[in-house]
Amino acid sequence: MACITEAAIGFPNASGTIPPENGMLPEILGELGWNTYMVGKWHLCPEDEMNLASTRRNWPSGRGFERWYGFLGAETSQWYPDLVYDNHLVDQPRSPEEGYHLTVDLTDKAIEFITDAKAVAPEKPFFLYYAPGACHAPHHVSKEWIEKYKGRFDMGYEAMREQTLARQKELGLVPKDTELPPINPIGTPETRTGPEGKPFPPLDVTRPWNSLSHDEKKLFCRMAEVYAGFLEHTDDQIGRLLGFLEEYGWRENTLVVLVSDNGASGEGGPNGSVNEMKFANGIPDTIEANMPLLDDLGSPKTYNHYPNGWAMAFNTPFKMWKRYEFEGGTSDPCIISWPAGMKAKGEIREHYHHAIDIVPTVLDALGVEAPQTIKGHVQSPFDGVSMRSSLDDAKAPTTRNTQFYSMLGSRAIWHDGWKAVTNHPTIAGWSHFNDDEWELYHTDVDRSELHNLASEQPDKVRELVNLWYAEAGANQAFPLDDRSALAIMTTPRPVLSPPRDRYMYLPDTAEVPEAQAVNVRNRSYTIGALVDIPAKGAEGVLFAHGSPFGGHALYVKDDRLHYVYNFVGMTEEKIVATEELPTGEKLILSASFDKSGEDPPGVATGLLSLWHGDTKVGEGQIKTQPGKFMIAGEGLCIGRDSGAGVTDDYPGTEPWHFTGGTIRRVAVDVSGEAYIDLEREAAAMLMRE
Ligand SMILES: [Ca+2]
Repeated sequence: MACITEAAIGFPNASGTIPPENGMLPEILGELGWNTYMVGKWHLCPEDEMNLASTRRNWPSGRGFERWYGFLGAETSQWYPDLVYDNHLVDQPRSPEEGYHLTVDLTDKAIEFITDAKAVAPEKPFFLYYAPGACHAPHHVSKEWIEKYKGRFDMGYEAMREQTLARQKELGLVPKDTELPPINPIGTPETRTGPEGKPFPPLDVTRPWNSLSHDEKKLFCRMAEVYAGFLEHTDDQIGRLLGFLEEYGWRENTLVVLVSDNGASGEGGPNGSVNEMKFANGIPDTIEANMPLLDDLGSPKTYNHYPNGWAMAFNTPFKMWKRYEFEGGTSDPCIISWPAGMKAKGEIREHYHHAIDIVPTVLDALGVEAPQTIKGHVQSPFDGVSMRSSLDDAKAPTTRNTQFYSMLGSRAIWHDGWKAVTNHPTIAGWSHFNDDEWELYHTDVDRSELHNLASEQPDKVRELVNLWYAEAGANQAFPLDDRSALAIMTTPRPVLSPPRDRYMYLPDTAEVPEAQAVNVRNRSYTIGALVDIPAKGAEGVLFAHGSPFGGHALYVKDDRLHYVYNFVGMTEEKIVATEELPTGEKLILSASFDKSGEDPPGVATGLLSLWHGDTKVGEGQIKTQPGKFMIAGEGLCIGRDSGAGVTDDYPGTEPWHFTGGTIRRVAVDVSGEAYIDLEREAAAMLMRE
């Protein structure tokens, strides 16, 4: 778990799997009589295990949770989530028009799980892991929440940072002399290049507020308003859950730990995004493309993320953001409440702790000894330490002395109030880690990592860097990996079944996740449906894969075969048959893409043809995406388009079932040469490192 599971590289440090010797809290507590529930984001099993043919040993149900409801991947749409209930995929209970929102659904389920057991055994304790998709992107919430923040960010992100810091000082959250770091603390493409002239990542830059155009300021402010509304909506749902416990008298003796898993995210790049799949496909967002969607931000029409300037402001007073080992990437608030077990209320603690300290703290609070073995697996020792002593005593000495960090090429080590951190840009492909510059900060007094003391205290730097290597070795941090997002995402990974030339899919089955579905990227392909159409009037989806943010679909409308390729949500390339649909048994309706070139590299261009049997009934030039249709969810389906539709051109209503005929099967043929080229390309990327 050196990185997210989708970026697994096969080495033991980054296999996408938490090994069984590292038992999880539900595995410990479940054996001792707690009911164990999980709702929301998992993202703790390898991508090849996020499907219905895979083992569930690394699903929540395989790791000690008796009941769970949520999603397996990194993120999901709040409007059309990729829902799993216990061990299988399920459709959402309502549509967004009917008031659906994932955070509400997850909270409903958490309450349902607790209530179901309390009805039988009211004295039995429970452990709930509540991990909403919020406030991870996409930032989705209904307009009434967004409107509450209208105009609240008009001052811009730099000015907001100053206001936030002033409030933090008033609250006593940071030392009074804390100052703000520069908005681009480790460089920009103009000021810095890497080894062999490699560019500084253009996405990891904050644009000064006063350099933005009027339209840009308007768009960026709206993105922040959407995020703020999304966050408050989450807070409201957490409040609903706690209120439920309160009402029935279960809140008093419930220990609640609230923590975020990283700093604010810089994945929106300098301009923010209305569709994050652009980032995954290496396509920058532009103000011209994004402005028309201003009023739709936060709705099902966008898959949005704010620009870096807000990530920086929301991380005040820290440098950088998620992915980085500066405090902006790693430092999060942790709020602990336990009315029956703690005297302290509304107090602040200055102790340095890490997320790994939460499990030992909970066990300590419960008076539970961690088991030596779980399901026969001898357990590894805990790296975390209990924070219990500091809960009621602000002056208790800290129980943590050292913590090392490593992520996507960025590295740091904290030790007794000092921190050494590299300024290596993440996923930049710079490599040459031995040449990294280490900066030195006395973070006990310099929380914003502003005063680099490396040149004044070279011995301290050496001590900490040596400690980093010792900790990194002990924690299996090697090999390091800082390759680009596109290189990581196009790397071949394990699949349950080896890639084939021909894939056969049947109707009315669960959607097939993209990682396990036929890969049509940068190659020729044919999609053929074998159907019976007894009479005129058949319509609906034959084949669909993706969402409004990228995907393709073969469908029937107005008695004609249609194919649409939605290129990263930017362009709908639609081909319509010139002839009416035939009727009869075992008809073959197909679309074939003949790749003729690439422009730019990775984006295949060529002719898409529609066929009734052997008769060509339409054609048009299209281009296809170099990267995935979706970061998570919205898999391949037959006879409908689950989740959100690839196009709004479908006839009928969600999920746009095929009606008026019977689909016997759909085959996708990818026997062309392009796939081999893609494999070679990915292998070459790996070999360069
Ligand atoms: Ca879909």
